[in-house]
Amino acid sequence: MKDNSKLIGYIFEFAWILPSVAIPVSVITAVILTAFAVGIRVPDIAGRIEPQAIDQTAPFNQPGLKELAPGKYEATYIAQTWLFTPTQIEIPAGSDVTFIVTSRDVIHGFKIVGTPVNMMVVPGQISKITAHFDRPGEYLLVCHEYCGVGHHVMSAKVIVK
Ligand SMILES: [Cu+2]
Repeated sequence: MKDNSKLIGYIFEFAWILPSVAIPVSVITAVILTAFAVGIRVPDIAGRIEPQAIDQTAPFNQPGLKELAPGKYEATYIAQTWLFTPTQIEIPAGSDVTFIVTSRDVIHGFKIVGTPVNMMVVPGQISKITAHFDRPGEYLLVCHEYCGVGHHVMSAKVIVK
């Protein structure tokens, strides 16, 4: 009888080596694809601001919705414990909206449920993200960074008509 134990050993060894190489390679490939081919970006810092001077600094001295061109909007928000200003905006379906957000006090979150809009709002920084709204409806804007006892009531609405 031939002794196959050495061959079986190699097969088992290979069965472990293969996934330990394939898993990291596929994760790195997925990260590279999403960053460069699909264009998914983590929202970065769009600027800095003095938190005490928000009310005197444009565009935060006039928070709200501005129409830049037909179907192109800019929405300026101030996040503070425990509300967003403005509390509601209305846009027509098919619009592109750039959200420009800063915080007056502590770190907040800025997430519009059912859309890719998901940012952190850090005092002293300006966060910016653009999203396209095709589907009419009421979108809930929530804070998703715990910011104190009223965190769970910190929300606003984006209405797409
Ligand atoms: Cu919060």
